Amino acid sequence: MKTKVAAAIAATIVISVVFVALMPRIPSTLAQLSWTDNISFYRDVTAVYTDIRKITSNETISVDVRVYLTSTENMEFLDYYRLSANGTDFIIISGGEIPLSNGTYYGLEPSQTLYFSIEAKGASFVSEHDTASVGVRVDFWSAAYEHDVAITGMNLSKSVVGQGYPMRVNVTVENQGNFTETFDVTCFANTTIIGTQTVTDLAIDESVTLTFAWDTAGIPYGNYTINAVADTIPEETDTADNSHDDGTVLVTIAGDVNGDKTVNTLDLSILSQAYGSSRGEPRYNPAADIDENDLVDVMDLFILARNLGTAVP
Ligand SMILES: [Ca+2]
Ligand SMILES: [Ca+2]
Ligand SMILES: [Ca+2]
Repeated sequence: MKTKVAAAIAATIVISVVFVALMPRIPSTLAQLSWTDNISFYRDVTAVYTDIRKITSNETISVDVRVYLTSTENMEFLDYYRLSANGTDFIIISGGEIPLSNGTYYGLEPSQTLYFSIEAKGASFVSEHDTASVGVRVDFWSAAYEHDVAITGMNLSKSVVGQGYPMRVNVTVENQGNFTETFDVTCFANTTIIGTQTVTDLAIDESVTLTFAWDTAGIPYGNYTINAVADTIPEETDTADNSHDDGTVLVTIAGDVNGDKTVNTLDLSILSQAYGSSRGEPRYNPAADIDENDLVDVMDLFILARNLGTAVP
């Protein structure tokens, strides 16, 4: 498993053959593998270890492998350190500097095995049997896999809302990628945040509808564009569908059912036509359901009557 090229080297390497079974659909996260190489060395002697790690792909399509150095513990003892896979250098550290040349190995084919090797050399001031500990993280990334969440629909409970009363915004989000996702969705009225909700563990191809309640108490009269934004997932490239606008809402005096910024008998007439109806019924008018309890009833009439004859200044 381990081949020593240099003689008289005492080396302890955490040796394990790593077999990574890349499933056709990665269930929850990017496939990831970490290990630590503990290297003992003599000064000014180079050691090369080969085949200490193997990564075999049983994916049906090619997979990219990305390698990162994640720890540099005791690196001051090393003159240089090199991690290679099938002859491709991923990480080289030399001269006491730590320039991380994180690398990508493109296109690990099905059934192909990637062999990692380490070449290390002790610094001149090193004590014999000193040990360097190097952490390596390997990520597998296939072009066929992507993170992609999208806002696929929005629905406003009304387009005219009386100041001081609530309205609801339904936002439908879909996981269009290949990974289970957890992310935040924020709903805005212009640039004011209506609310933020976290979608947890949304499965592949699944949708969920979130309901945001907008309390318009203290919101100035005027038109507001309602939009929603789903946070961009790390590595997500299709970000255009992560935000969605859905029309405008007029915040007006409570009782101004038709949105002409005055409360008068015209509003009273419109409310009367919807009086007694509940949401879903043909006569139901969401603007007339001023208090947003899904009924047009005496409470809404009371609110309108209280403001009858007033206008937006
Ligand atoms: Ca997206
Ligand atoms: Ca009106
Ligand atoms: Ca009502």
